[in-house]
Amino acid sequence: MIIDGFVHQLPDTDPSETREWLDSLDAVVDAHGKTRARFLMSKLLERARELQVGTPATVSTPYVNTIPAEEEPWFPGDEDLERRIRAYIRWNAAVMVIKANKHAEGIGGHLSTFASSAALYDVGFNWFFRGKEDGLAGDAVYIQGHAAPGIYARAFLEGRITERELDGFRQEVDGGGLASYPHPRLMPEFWEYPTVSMGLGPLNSIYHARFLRYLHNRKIDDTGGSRVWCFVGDGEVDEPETLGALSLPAREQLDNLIWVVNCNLQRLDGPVRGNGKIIQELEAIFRGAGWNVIKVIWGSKWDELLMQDRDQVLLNKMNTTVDGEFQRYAVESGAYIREHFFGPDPRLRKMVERLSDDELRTLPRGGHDYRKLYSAYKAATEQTGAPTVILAKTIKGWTLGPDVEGRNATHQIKKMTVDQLRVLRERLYLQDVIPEEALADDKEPPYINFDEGTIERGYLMDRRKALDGPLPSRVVTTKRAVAMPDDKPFAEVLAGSGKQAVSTTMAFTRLLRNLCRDRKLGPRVVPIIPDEARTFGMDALFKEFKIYAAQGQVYEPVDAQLLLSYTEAKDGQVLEEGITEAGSMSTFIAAATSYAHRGVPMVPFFTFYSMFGFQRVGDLIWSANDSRARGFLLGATAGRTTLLGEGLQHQDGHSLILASAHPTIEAWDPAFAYEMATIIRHGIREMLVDERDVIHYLTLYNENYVMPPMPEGVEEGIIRGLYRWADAPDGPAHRATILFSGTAQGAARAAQAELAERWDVGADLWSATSYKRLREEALAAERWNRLHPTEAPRTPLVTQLLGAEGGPVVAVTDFMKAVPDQVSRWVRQPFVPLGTDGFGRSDTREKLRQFFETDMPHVVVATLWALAQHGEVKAETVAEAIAHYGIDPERTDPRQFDL
Ligand SMILES: Cc1ncc(C[n+]2csc(CCOP(=O)(O)OP(=O)(O)O)c2C)c(N)n1
Ligand SMILES: [Mg+2]
Repeated sequence: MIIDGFVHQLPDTDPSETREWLDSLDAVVDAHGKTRARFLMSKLLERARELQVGTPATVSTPYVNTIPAEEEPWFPGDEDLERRIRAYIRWNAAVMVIKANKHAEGIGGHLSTFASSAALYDVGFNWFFRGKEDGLAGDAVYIQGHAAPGIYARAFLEGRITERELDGFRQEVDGGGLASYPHPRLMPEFWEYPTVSMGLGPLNSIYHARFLRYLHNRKIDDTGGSRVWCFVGDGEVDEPETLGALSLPAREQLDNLIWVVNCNLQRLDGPVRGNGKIIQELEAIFRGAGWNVIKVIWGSKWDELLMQDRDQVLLNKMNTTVDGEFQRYAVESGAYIREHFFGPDPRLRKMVERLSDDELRTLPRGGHDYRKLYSAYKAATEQTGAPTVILAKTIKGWTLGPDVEGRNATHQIKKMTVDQLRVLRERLYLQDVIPEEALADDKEPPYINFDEGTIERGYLMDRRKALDGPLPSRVVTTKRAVAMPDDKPFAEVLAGSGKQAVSTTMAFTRLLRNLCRDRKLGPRVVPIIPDEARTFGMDALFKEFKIYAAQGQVYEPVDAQLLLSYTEAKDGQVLEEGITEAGSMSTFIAAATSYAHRGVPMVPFFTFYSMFGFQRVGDLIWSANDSRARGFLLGATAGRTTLLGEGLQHQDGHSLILASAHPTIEAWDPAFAYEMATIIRHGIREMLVDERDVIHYLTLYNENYVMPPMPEGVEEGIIRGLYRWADAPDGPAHRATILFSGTAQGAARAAQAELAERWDVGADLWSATSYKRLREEALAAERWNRLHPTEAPRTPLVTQLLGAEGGPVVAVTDFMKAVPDQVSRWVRQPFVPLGTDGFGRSDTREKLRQFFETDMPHVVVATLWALAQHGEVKAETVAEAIAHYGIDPERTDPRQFDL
């Protein structure tokens, strides 16, 4: 038992008064029982809340609607007309899935997610979701991915999608089809927010709502009229991402955020909480986190029953019936419900004696009761100071008939027989528009639409017009453009570090500071850091640009007297997210798509601990690509050997490989500050001027060395991914080529000197800033050649650049060998990659580079060995070098482990 022990620790200033209250309670329990006592206690708590006494919040309430019937507002619309429109939407949503599966066997699609949530969406579309036509950007609506057919079906009635497009559901390749789920990358004028990787939409919606406040508080955009709505599946709440950030919107009082959880009690395989109650569980979680919770469990007909429930037996039955049973009631007859739900208690049985079996079977759930939903949405939009969640109880597959509704397999059903379609038609009262002869085995079920001039069409269109136009709709109109920054922010970094040894991370921090100071771009820069600013030397930004804090800073920081104190402000620019890469990535997405959802381009720089980027939040990065995000990801403390000491779970030698899988990410591995600055300037230009929906990912290292000034004429080479950094020295008899990237520049440069001095080899040095880019260019050339066999072949850039003259190629990196190997096929000479495959270790940089065989001696040996392959040097010379550097040829391969 949980004991409120605090009360025993406080002095009782009037023990006899306390005694009287307790005695009264005892008397009520004695005389009228516990039920009555509970009722009185609830009343007392309610009054205490009204008087703002400040009682501790309870986390759960009985299993009934939060809004009592008498407090429901007047409904301003025409419910019958809306039901009729919804019937059309329901029908077309089902038909498009059924037809797609007839035409393309196994193409998939979902009927029952939308069927359960049609009213949840409709009440929003008809009365709440604001479109964009007033120029203020409207609301952001995150739609459950599997409900997509219903959203297409509405757009069809609105004339935004054609019948042919509906027929092309899930058949995108030839063009003119519709994407399976919300994908802005594939339908950039329609879908706004990708949600189908479950859990990410809810998380994104939180940070989206928060980012709207950030824009507002920083006076960049007036977002006061916009809300973020997020539809969530009740199964989806099991994803840690869904509920993982609930406290933030409560803490920051985001009353612009409304979630609707579609509690159909089912997920893909079966019940969400067969042995429990998902709505009660969620209520406790959300209330505990500080959200406003509105439960919509029962339809209006239940109100009459509850009013008769003097002994609270109905309430007790509601409270104690588990979801598995409720799901059973959804598929059973009225007689079964009478017997099992109402039957065991004579008082309950009596309560429903005047209701027929059919009436019992169709006693609706709250999520299918339009007025209850309207009340809940209205209350949610009127809530101030906290986000709202609406927990709506529904039946999965609702209206699709007894073979589909509430069945465990319902999620997967995508076909319906003619008989089943007939049942659906009857359930939706559509006999007048779908004649019997239209439903036959050899016929395609028809789509239905309202004629021009009908009341229904007028109503449908008028509602959206009154709410500023259709949704979803992704229109990119730049309201407030932003110009390229001056040269000045870059100049300092391009000039090199003089005699000072610095890291690319330090140089980046300098550049970021300069960009924040830029007259034009400055305010639009969004620095995002998950509690690593000090690791990267970014704490310098705290004082100058301040940390965003919704409430400002209500305390004096411990370091207030220091130059670089921890300064929070309501209009702070830095988003210091705490230890949440997933949250930071969601902020990144909100900022990186602001050009689209607000028409206000922002330039986010999310700097993370390299290891906790792609591998930690890879799916969010994938969805950022889908969202058509524009921004920078910076993997600081990059490399498997550069980050000394930290070991296996910190040293990252593979993010560049993970990044290589992302089609719209440019992945860079700069060695010098000027390369980094050149890439960032190029990236900003792509985002702001060329309007490319691209993410640039750069590695940043923490090893200090003198950063050379940018040589003449290398800018183009940096951006194409490879350029000659230093010519081979004159004199030596043999030629070789060494490619380096990132901090491997050190070993490469040392090897160049050593090879010339001791081994009679002159090596060219090239900096490979992006193997991904080189590979993609080469693949494009190769493809062109494959498809144009009779024309003069194109030569991939990397082949052209490295030519045939420079001798064998050794490529050294602080990442896995697979990174340079991305281009090895297109290099004419022997190609030897040196990299850091395997798990990291804690040790010094020197030791680690010896261990992974990427230090100077190994570059030398690899170069000599590659020359020996061509007979240019003798095998004995290679052996001599191995001995000279004290390398043990029998040492264990760093990739080998005793498994
Ligand atoms: C991350 C992720 N894991 C698994 C899936 C596959 N999946 C699609 S729908 C679904 C069940 C959804 O249940 P629920 O959230 O309750 O939504 P409902 O359809 O019941 O409204 C699953 C497991 C997915 N889309 N995303
Ligand atoms: Mg569900």
